[in-house]
Amino acid sequence: MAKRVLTAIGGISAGWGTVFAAILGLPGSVAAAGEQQALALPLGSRPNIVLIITDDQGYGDLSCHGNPILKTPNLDRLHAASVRFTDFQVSPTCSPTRCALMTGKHEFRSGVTHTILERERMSLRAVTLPQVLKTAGYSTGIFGKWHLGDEPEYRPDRRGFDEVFIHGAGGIGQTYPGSCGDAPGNSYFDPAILHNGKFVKPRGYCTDVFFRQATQWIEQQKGRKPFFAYISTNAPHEPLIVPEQYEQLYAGRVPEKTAKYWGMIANIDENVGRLLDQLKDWGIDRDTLVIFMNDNGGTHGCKIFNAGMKGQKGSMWLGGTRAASFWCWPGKLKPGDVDRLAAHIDILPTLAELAGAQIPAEAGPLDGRSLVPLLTNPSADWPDRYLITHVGRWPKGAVIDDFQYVRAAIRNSNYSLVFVSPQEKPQLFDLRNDYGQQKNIAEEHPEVVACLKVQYDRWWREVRPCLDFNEAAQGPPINPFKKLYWEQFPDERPTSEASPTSEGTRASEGTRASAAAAISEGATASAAGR
Ligand SMILES: [Ca+2]
Repeated sequence: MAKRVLTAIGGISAGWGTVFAAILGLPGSVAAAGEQQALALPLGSRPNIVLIITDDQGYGDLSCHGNPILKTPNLDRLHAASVRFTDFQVSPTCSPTRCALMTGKHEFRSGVTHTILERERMSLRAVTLPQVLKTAGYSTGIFGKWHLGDEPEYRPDRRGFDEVFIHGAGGIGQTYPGSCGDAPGNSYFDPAILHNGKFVKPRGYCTDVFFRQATQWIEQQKGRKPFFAYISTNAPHEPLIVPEQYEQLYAGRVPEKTAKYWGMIANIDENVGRLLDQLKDWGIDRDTLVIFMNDNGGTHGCKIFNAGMKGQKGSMWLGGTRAASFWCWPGKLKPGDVDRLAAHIDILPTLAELAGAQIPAEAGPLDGRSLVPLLTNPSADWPDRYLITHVGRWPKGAVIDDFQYVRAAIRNSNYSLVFVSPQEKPQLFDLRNDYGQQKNIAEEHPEVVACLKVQYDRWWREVRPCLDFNEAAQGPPINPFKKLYWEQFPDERPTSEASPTSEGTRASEGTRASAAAAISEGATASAAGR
């Protein structure tokens, strides 16, 4: 019951500052403390869990969501067999969503306000989803993208994952000044992957590699312990690199970038289908909960189809934050739509409840709440709530409070209040009749504007102290993934990068970082005001 009290708090929790100051426990102590406190299982058994999250695929990049050109037959099959949350919200970019998913809280509470600049690092005080599941006896594995800190203490092997098979930074081959960077010169084909502390060089295309490794790991776990496989693809994030045959599915029918991007999704779809078939072949499909979601709004498909929404990745409009959310557990969950307001922050409390895991006190109050009532009954009692979106990404060294009303939004089931900039009045939208956020009704409903703004301001005061965690952090002179790679493969170290403090290297990295940042977030430049 204690857990339900914590998770019933909703999008805004009270007194976080006090609780945070009181946190003394270390994540490493969580498992030991929790092992004695396993709870009853609401659905009668403890599922294996496979959580698939794609990178920069939008809500509209699925044929089951109405895309008129893209075909995703395997994801459609999963959709048809799942409970689907149709108003499911994530954060506008990569690290923020992953942090919220891992902690059950708005990402700002863990200091994550960007995707680079050390501001992608999830506070070391955070209690993570795999740590919670481990208290209920789960094996935990991550396959793909982490993007919550590349330094050793921030990496997933110290954050609750037993099996770690990841690239660095926000994508394969990315590099930024400071800590955030992948193995040097890394590629989507035959990538260098950090596997439990050592680089390996598996053959094949990145998405195939991640699914293949996850499948092998699942095979080792099945029948021994319940497992949590977190499959986090770097695709279809830029750069748009995909085996030719997938691009050919769409080449000539849509712009070249969209053909590559949808080709990357077609490849993901094929991998999802293979994994679903494998679970069935092994006879564990009815013991396994498969969840599929995307991490933020779309990019290269939005101009063709965006499910009627405004905005895309990097935006506080709903097109930046609405995501797919499929929950498939054959024999346990009855397929169908759930239209109640749900979010990534709900995943931790939901999986904890399904696994019978006690959420440790060190986690503090969560923003999320368990979706179990809705998974079993789409019309279950579900009190309304407030959810906050803030794009973050203010420039390094900025006065943070100047950004309180920059690219942010607060919503409940009926209304969304959007802050574009401090110079503009906030805009109000009636989401029941205008999910596309076309008609600003702020003038007609000042009382609703005032109410939502009070809640938003309260949230800002609450999270404001947490925003300093990473703000002034100085990253190491050389990316930890590069350092580790060159330690393992000294012959591959270029002479120009021989000195970690080489100014030439740093300048060059800075330039590449700016260019890469422009590319990786460029699709959102107009929405993001950059
Ligand atoms: Ca992303």
